[in-house]
Amino acid sequence: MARQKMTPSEALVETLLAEGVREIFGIVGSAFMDALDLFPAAGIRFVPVAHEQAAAHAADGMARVTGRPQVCIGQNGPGIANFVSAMTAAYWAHAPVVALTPDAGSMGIGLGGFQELDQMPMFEKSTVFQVRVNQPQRMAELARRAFYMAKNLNGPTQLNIPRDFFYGVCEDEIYPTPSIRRGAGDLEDLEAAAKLVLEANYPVIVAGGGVSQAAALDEVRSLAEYLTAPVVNSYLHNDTFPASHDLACGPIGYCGSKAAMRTIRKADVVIALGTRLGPFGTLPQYDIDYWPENARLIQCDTNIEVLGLAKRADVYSCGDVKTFTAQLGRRVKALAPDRVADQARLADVRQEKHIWGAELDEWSTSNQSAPMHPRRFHQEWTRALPANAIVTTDIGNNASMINAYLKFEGIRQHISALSWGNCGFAYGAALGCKLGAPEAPVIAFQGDGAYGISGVAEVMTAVRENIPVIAIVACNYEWGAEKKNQIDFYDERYVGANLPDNPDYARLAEDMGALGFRVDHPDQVGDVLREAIASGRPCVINAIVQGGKEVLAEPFRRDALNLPVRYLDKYAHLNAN
Ligand SMILES: Cc1ncc(C[n+]2csc(CCOP(=O)(O)OP(=O)(O)O)c2C)c(N)n1
Ligand SMILES: [Mg+2]
Repeated sequence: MARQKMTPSEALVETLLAEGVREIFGIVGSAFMDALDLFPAAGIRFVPVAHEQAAAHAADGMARVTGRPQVCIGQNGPGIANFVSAMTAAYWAHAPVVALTPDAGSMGIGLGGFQELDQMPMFEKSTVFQVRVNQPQRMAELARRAFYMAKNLNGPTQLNIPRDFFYGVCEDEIYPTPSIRRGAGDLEDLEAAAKLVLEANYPVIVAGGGVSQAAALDEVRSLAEYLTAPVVNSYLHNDTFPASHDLACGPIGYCGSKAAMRTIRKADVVIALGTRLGPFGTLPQYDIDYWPENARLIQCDTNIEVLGLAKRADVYSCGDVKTFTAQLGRRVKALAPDRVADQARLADVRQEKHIWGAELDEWSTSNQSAPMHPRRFHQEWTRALPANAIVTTDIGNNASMINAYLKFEGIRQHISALSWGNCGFAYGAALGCKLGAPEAPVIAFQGDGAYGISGVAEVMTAVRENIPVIAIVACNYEWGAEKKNQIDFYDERYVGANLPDNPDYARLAEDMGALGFRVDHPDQVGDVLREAIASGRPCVINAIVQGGKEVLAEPFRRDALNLPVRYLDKYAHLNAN
């Protein structure tokens, strides 16, 4: 579009269109009425939610399944403050969310007026770029910048707009911003990586979230096959290598695959692709201290700030994971053209998977008492997932347990709260995933506690907006993950950990206009999930599962908790004995 006269609202909306934005999540507010009024005529669907946190989670979920920047907007002050937690989740997920944050009027800023709060500091640590529109004439230019940075720095950005700056006149041209190609990184690094890989006796690939984001599955598969290198998924990224592949070992990290952890422990060279190897993804689990400290490490990531962040590597490459992996594969083949599949290693992987599979099976089927054993439930519902399902996962004991069961063949299917670890992620994210991938069944998995934080209210959104996501609520009548800490460290003194009065979430869902299912026997689980998916409607599956100390998985942060020590007499009885 050539340079022309527009209002700032028009300039903003046209820029959104140029960036491919067709949905915007938020709650209506006077601060952006003038732009909002244009959305329908522009072909932009405004998706009103129940709480702004879900708007930012939805934009995040949609960005993660489409690979394109997505947008949330809200009322200045309290509306925008509700974005903070979700923006931080998106930040650690490297998800391009553009938060439009209308602000108090430019002539009132600083006077402590209605709904006034400096909106920049609260996003300072959870955005890759923030800017204030300081002149209405600059609306298109600065909006473009917010998109450019979100796409190319892989993270959330903030465009802060004093509410009076939607009005007035500006002159600009409208055009989409480029996505800058990173290439394979430096050629010397590539060469060094190829040499290191060929010296390895037991190379193992860690496929991180970057493999999914860069759509690098084919390249990783072909490198793995040529090297006969087992592949482990990084923590909470079960969608970065096809689970059915002979070399797939499953995820490392909390409640993950013992086969993966036992396999990476054997590595003498680790090829880390698109992962920062964060501490929570490499901590010992199941008493397996699996990170191979003595292995040599190659780390490739498009985000320079994650290189060397948590682990010292021997070769770093700042490049596009897809191109790097393709080039590395080519180089390895050129240097060692006659390599054949290593049958012994294939057998080794098969054996590890067999042992772990049998152990997990036993955990999942040995206890048949009612209510359902959570592991049995997880085995059943994950088995019933269609191949193209997208699962958003929350934080909690059950949400972690499922890490061992969730298997995917393709990318952008496992959308999790990751290292922000906020309860209340899954449902909002699922709303965005469903709009981003309407043909895929989208399941939001969470515990009953987390569901109360956000899910319950957002069922209203799903019904009103006809977004057929399926919530699975693992209802154990407790904040299980935290209860587990009170079991292991505080002698089963439960403070704030029980949820004895949960309503029947299935009936509640029906009252809200969704379909509700109550499941308490493992034999029903698969059929109910299939029925929910076939209904094409928003559904809530309230799954009554066993809780308490017999079934809860190991605590996540055993590393960070101590047994209680009390000096004051009045608390002496609370000492650990
Ligand atoms: C917003 C937020 N509040 C609190 C916590 C601490 N926390 C971590 S797990 C958890 C319990 C989750 O309970 P529930 O959703 O019922 O799942 P369960 O552990 O019972 O499977 C809590 C409270 C958190 N991670 N995020
Ligand atoms: Mg619970």
